[in-house]
Amino acid sequence: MYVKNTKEILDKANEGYYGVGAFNINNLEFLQAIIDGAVEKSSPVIIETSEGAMSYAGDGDFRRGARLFAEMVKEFAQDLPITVALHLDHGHDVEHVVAAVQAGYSSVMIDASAKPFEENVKITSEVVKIAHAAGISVEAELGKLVGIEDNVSVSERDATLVDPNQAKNFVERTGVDFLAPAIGTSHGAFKFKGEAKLDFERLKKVKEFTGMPLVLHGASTVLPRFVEEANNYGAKIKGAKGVPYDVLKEAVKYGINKVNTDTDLRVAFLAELRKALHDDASQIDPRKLFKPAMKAIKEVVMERIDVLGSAGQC
Ligand code: TD3
Ligand code: ZN
Repeated sequence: MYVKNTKEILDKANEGYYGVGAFNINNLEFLQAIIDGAVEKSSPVIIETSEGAMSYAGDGDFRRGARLFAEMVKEFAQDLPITVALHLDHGHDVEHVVAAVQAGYSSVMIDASAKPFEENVKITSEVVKIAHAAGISVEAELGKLVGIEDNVSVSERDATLVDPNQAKNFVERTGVDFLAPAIGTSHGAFKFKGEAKLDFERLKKVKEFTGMPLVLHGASTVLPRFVEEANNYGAKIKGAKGVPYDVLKEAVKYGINKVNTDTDLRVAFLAELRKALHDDASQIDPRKLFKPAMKAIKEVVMERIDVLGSAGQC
């Protein structure tokens, strides 16, 4: 079932103290594999597309891309026994938000976290008006997505990570539905130089002060087995490190309900694709080569559903 509003999924997760995976797609193959995994686990799932994904799918026209994604996701979701939402990830301007709203997305993110606080409040409030008028929900971000280094001072942390008091003020003034607090993660395959550490004290305070569904960006685990496999078949990925499963579990325990994952799917897909290209060098049907790569995505999705505790919550 396609949910009109992502709030249906995340309010339930907030009440039930579990996390729901939000997985990025750029194409049909990733969508099918993610949905396959979620169905097998009877788990709700959030599909998300970045602005770049919308332009990519629309061959340069992000509005067309948004419509294509919405049609594709709705078509796949309609007869399924699980709830599926479609979300705009890191929307940076009103144009992309409106494109997603008009296409029929279930929620949007407005990311004005790089702007001064008052500007973030202003643009987020504007997006909340537009999205709520259409009956869909809004995610916003506070703080900067950067890894915590051991030698970083408290004042430096204060300057980059979320300020819990500001979070309360932000939520009250904007009417936003979900909040992504920066607590020490970053996007991509190289999140930590040393130990994977997140600022859980900050997270606990944000949860206590807002009570709302919270979002963890940059949450990929960067599974060593897929990094190694990719490297064995010609990739050159060195020093990759993500958020381990036990750290993710802790994040969920302290109030994270939406767990954004892109890098893990990319790495798994490409590792298996490299292997398939090597092992089946006479193959000229791309679909046959994509199959094992899609299976790897499905495997990643199912593992994460178990870690986040959303299995059976469809
Ligand atoms: O918003 N996203 C997905 C897009 C990031 C670019 O890969 C996330 O927060 C997930 O980040 P990641 O890199 O940990 O999968
Ligand atoms: Zn993100």
